[in-house]
This record gives sequence, structure tokens and C-alpha cells, in this order.
Amino acid sequence: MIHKKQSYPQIAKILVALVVLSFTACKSVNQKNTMEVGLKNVSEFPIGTAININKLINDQELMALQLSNFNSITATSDMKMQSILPAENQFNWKKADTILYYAKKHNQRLFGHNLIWHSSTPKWVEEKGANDSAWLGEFMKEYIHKYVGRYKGKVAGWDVVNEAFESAGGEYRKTFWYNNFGKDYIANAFRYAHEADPDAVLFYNDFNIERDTTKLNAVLKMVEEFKKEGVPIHGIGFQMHIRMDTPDEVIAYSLEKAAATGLQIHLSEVDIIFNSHNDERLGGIENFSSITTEMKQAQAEKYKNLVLMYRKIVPKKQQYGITVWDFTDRDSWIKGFFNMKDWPTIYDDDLKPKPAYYGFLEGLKVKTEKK
Ligand code: 9MR
Repeated sequence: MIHKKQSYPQIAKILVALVVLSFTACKSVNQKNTMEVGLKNVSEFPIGTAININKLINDQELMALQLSNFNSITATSDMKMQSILPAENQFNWKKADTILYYAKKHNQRLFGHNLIWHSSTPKWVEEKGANDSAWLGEFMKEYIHKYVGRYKGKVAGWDVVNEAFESAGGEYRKTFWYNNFGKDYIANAFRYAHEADPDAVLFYNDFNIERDTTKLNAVLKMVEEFKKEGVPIHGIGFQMHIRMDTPDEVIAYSLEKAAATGLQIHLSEVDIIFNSHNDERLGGIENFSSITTEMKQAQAEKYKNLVLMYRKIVPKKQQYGITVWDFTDRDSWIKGFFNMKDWPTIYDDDLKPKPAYYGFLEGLKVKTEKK
């Protein structure tokens, strides 16, 4: 993870002070005083979770929690290219249709994740496209037209391109797509998605932009270019996979800068970990192998502060929502991906609400000045 030392403008510090002031009135997170009412019921903006649809519909306890807390849903992986088109001409809509059915039935917003992501480009596309950029360009256009067109008016918004910048710093990621088209593939993906569904809210989504200012600036530069050129981009997704030591003032500064674009801001994949890693698969650094009461309480405060910063800093009309990436420690991707223990979410391994849950809830409930 990248933590750059730099001085943040005074305004960010003032802003953080304001946020802090606004919740000094309320005591530290106290679950005994907080009724479990369901996050969505106390929120002014959608509260989402990413989830595996088969796991969800086959687990009554999980489903009950999902239904009581969330009014927006994202597929963790079932709507990625690898799942939708695993082999040439073999579209597999089943899971996307199932999640759409679930979302409609329970009156939840369906958010599409994602259209173009280097990490989920099927092998057959890479092989066929390797020596045939003309085919690849056409393929991308047809794929997006067909996919977004199929769910026109049903999927509310899309992560059109995911993680097009290097993990750290401001360079475009040298992906298969970039190597074929340079950065133009990004703008094209947005154009195609907009052609297929002019009402869908279109996002660029990435990680580390809440803490790595060089990376954030590169993304914002791209956004400005898009706006000048009339490329239809409507939102910025902060994945927000953060750590306990990611400074709140840096997060506040980043949200403020991104919100200044006037675009929708989505906290799209929130989780908060104690351990660290190098951003790579199996790259976990396990400093903590068990969790104490104090750690749980500190995580609750971190969740509360994050929600409050979003509410205070992002103007209401730009609040697309907060989405957590899986909502139980049992199901979180962190342990498997980084090969380390951790406790990233708001429910524990036994599906019991953690202090983090009550922190999130309080963050939603505390009165703030309207923006
Ligand atoms: O949580 C997802 C995990 O189950 C998948 O195996 C993985 C690969 O498709 O993707 C994970 O989700 C990622 C998301 O799509 C993009 N940002 C990072 C997420 C965590 O790796």
C-alpha cells in the first residue's frame, strides 16, 4: 500500500476538523444504545453490498441480513467479462439475470461491475486479440453494446473501466487493452456504454485513489480530459479498500478533490483491514493474528468516520452511495487473496454484527449540516 508523505492544503485540514467537531457531540460508538434498524433505513443515499448471488440465495441467514441492510447490490464477480463471456460466442447471462431478478423483487438498485477490467479479460479474448487489434476494437464495441443494451434501464450504473492506472503513481496500467489501443480504449468504452444506455450512470473505478495523491490526480486529469472532449463519464468510484492506518485527513482531501469535479462519487468496495499487504495476490503482511476488543472499537470509529466524511464532504446530489465489498468477515476476499488473517467487514464469521456495524450505523445517523 502506498502512503506518500506530503502536505495537504489547509482547507483539507479545516474540513477534517469540521468533520471531527460535528461528531464530538456524539460519544464513541456504543452498540448498546443503538437499535439494529438496518443501514438502508437510516441513510439518505443507497447502501450497497457486493455479493456472490448463488451464495446469497442459498443462505437464508445471509439473505435476511442483506435484505434488512441494503438497497443496492453489486455482483462480486458474476457480471465480469470472464463470467459473461467465458468462451467465444458463449454468452452466459444466467447469474446476471438471477441477480437482476433478486434486485427487482426486493426493490434494490442493481449496479454493474464491470465492463472492462484487465484482470477479468478471458484468455480467449487475449489470444485472439493479441495479433488483431481491428478485431479487438470491434469486439469491445459489440460486447459493451450487447451487454449494456440487454440490461438497459435495469442496471442503474456501471463501472465501465476498472483499475486502468497502476497500483501506485500516475501511470496508465500497461494492460492488454492499453498495449493494443493506448489510453483510448477507456474513452471508447464509455462512449459505447452511453450509446447502449443513455440513462445509465457511468463510472471510472479504482483503488488507492483515496490515499495516493499522484494516482488520484492522474485519474482526475483523465476525467477533465473526458469532460472537455465530451466523453460521457458521470462518476468516480473510490473502491476504498482501506487500512486502519490510512489517515482520515488524506481520505477527506481526496474526496473533496474528486467531488470538485461535480461527478457522482461512489464508495464502491469498502472494507477496512488491520494488517497490510503489497497490493499483490498472496502479498499479505500479517502483523495481527487475532483481534482485541480495542481493535474492534477502533474499527467501529474508522467506519463511522468514513461514512461521516462521505456525508459531510460529498454534496448530496453527488452521493451515489456507499457499497461494502461483501459484508461478513466469513465471506470477505481479503483472507484468500492476500493469504492473511483479517476482519475487514461489518459482520463477523458467525454473521453477528460487529462494533464496525454500529459504527457504520452511527455514521449514518449523526446529524450533519446539509450540503
Ligand atoms: O472479491 C472479488 C473476488 O471474489 C474475485 O475472485 C476477484 C477476481 O474476479 O475479484 C474480487 O473483486 C475485486 C473487484 O472486482 C475489483 N476491485 C478489487 C476487488 C477485490 O479483489
